[in-house]
Amino acid sequence: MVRFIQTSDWQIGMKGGGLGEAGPIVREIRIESIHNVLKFAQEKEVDFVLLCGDIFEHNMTGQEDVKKVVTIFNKYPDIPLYLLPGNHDILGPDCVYNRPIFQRVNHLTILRTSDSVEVTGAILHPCPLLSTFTTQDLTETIPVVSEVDGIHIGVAHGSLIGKSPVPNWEEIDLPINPSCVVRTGIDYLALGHWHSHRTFEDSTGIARIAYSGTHEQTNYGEDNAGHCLLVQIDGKGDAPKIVPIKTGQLTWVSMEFEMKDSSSLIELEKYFESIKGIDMVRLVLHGELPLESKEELDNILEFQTTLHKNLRVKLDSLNITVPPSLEAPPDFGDPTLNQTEIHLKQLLANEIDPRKRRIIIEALTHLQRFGKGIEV
Ligand SMILES: [Mn+2]
Repeated sequence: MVRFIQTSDWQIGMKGGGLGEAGPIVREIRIESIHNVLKFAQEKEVDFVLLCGDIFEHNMTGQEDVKKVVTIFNKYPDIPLYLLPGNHDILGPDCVYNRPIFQRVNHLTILRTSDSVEVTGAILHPCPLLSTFTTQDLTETIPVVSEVDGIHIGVAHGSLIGKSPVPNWEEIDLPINPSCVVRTGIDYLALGHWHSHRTFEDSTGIARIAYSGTHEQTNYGEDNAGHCLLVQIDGKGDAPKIVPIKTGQLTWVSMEFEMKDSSSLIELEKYFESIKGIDMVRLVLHGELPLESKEELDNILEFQTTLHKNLRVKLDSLNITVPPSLEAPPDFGDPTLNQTEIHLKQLLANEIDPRKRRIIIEALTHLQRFGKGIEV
């Protein structure tokens, strides 16, 4: 029997670009969450941990980040670690794992060649990636093992051909042929590269191929991310038992919201109430909102930024409507302000470029605040 943890795509050193002020928080949490993987491995007394690539964001990752990861490795000295580099931390002269610090981590083995490696309970068949432009099936170096004793585990980093959620992407990106399991007779193929946890069943309904996905979600748009896998195979040919274990700490939500009129703001507040515990929020607003409600929308969104680690709001497809009765503007008690508002509203009524409309709307919002005596 063999029991191990499968993990991948830690992407340590990731900038978290596009996450704004949350970038540094996300970077730190990615490092912290490694503990969730290795602590679980220790508790379950697994035979080893299999790291399936992209542990670092790139081979030039800062030494401070490298030291943080090695520090964590050293807290779990009894767990053998087998690490196959991916495309981000690709093998070669500049490979991050060539740095001297890794040579002294006794319980860490970097899988650099396709030579099989005997480990506690199983035989590993690594499929090292040597070029990010490879078009050949990465698993073709795995030998036929159907007649060879022991539990055989393939380890690779790439895209399972024909199974990608992104159409046509799998044709070009580090191809892995799912039929390699049948061809070679391996018991299990452990994969990295995709950030979502996925398992793939063969024609008999047994899942022998799985991505753990990243241990901590990296961005909006990833589903089923933030896990490692506990994999148990009782004997050669037996169906692997694959259990996803939650390791991610951050919660993410990506949501589209349709605005109809000013009453939609009440709905929006209700929606925010329902997601108040979520760390990372991306919201796309569609539909229409009258100009006089824009300020209230801004207030709601500003307050929400204080409740979440990250709030990204896309307003590009929200149409701010101007009331047709331009002839009766609110009286600011100042003819210049009144004239300016009429002028801006006329500009807006004639403008179709969404970017320019947004600028005019911003100007109008500021004007209205100023006119009402609110400091801007
Ligand atoms: Mn990758």
